[in-house]
Amino acid sequence: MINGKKVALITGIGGQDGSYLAELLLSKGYLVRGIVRRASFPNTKRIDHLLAKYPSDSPDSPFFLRYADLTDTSSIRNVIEEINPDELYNLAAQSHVGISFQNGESTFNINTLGPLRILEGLRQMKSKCKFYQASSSEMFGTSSPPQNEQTPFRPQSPYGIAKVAAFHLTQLYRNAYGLFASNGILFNHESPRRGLNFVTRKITRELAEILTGQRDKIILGNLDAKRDWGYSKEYVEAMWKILQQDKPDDFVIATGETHTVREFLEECFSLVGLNKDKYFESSDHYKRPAEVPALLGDPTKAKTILGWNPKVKFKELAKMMMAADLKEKFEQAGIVPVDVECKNSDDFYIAKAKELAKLL
Ligand code: NAP
Ligand code: F7E
Repeated sequence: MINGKKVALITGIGGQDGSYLAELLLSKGYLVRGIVRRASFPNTKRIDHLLAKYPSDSPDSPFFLRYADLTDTSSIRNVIEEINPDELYNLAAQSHVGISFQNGESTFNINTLGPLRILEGLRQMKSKCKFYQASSSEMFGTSSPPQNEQTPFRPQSPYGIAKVAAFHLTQLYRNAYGLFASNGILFNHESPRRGLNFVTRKITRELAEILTGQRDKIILGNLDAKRDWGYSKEYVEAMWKILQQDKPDDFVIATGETHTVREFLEECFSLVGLNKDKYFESSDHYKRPAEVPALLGDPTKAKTILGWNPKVKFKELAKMMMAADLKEKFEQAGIVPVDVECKNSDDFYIAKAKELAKLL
């Protein structure tokens, strides 16, 4: 605590979830600190607005960043010692399942040894800090839906296996050493800030590029996989709620609805009024050596204990993401002026897309 304010440390603050969580905690009066790793090109695009708003990194500043890397034990330890957080959210990860088949070793180093380094640091420092681990529905793998906290883990990727190990380490440090260490088992969650090579964002961004004449086709892998897709901004609220409980515990966070990748693709094409068959191709290049066929979360425990209820479901999510990519691409192409306030609504960009689709 500093001047009566809680201090939160977020790893992966430059990622999709990290950026929304930073905004949420700042709105609740927290002092927010984040770690970013060194990159050869800026990796803070999602939090540049916060860096601009809070330029100072004095000890009582609302927001600042430190360089550290989850693969570098002393960098992590130094930051935890300097910041002395009340809550630590471990969101940093190599988060792409497909790429984990190519980069298995670094995925384990970041996704398993990373949280172990943090947990061991907290234990050695005898810290009272509450720890949140970003666990994943990918851990359920081939277990049949619906999946809840009792469902066995049958992971199907180096990513999933690394997350299972980190999940158990989090439980171990809770049970063996009394750390306040909790897992959020989050199902897929998306937003306009989603990384460009996850399937939902790939579809919305590339479809916007087709409409602006920058692309001919969208090339995808397995369309039959089913996912339970929610909205990242709502899911970070669940993370915060998990650390506000009296005792550490593990929670499934999901919408309780599932859809295929094909349905997401069709929903986006239908929103902008284009025929998908003309603009879509399938390629084995994007198929994985092993697949998680169907995810459908049962968030009953989170609803009951945390009072967490997701509002944004499949159609609203697809529309929000589609409109955000249309806005960006239309502005870049000069099709609409930048930030026309009175026209700045999802419906405006979807209607404009429909006009352009008629000309293709
Ligand atoms: P994301 O956008 O890929 O963000 C991951 C963040 O981790 C990035 O800021 C990345 O930095 C950082 N990072 C990667 N390796 C690092 C390292 N060695 N040291 C320090 N930072 C490192 O992921 P997300 O969607 O926000 O997901 C957040 C967390 O939730 C991840 O742990 C993910 O595995 C987990 N999760 C996500 C979902 C989902 O559907 N989004 C579902 C379940 C669980 P760079 O920008 O420098 O790469
Ligand atoms: O794939 C299929 C792909 O990469 C979803 C991460 O946030 O959620 C995410 O992992 C589905 C898979 O997400 C393409 O095979 C088809 O079946 O968007 P994704 P994911 O693998 O479910 C979990 C919960 C996490 O924890 C992860 O961090 O879509 N798919 N064609 C494709 N996927 C991609 N990326 N690209 C394609 O072209």
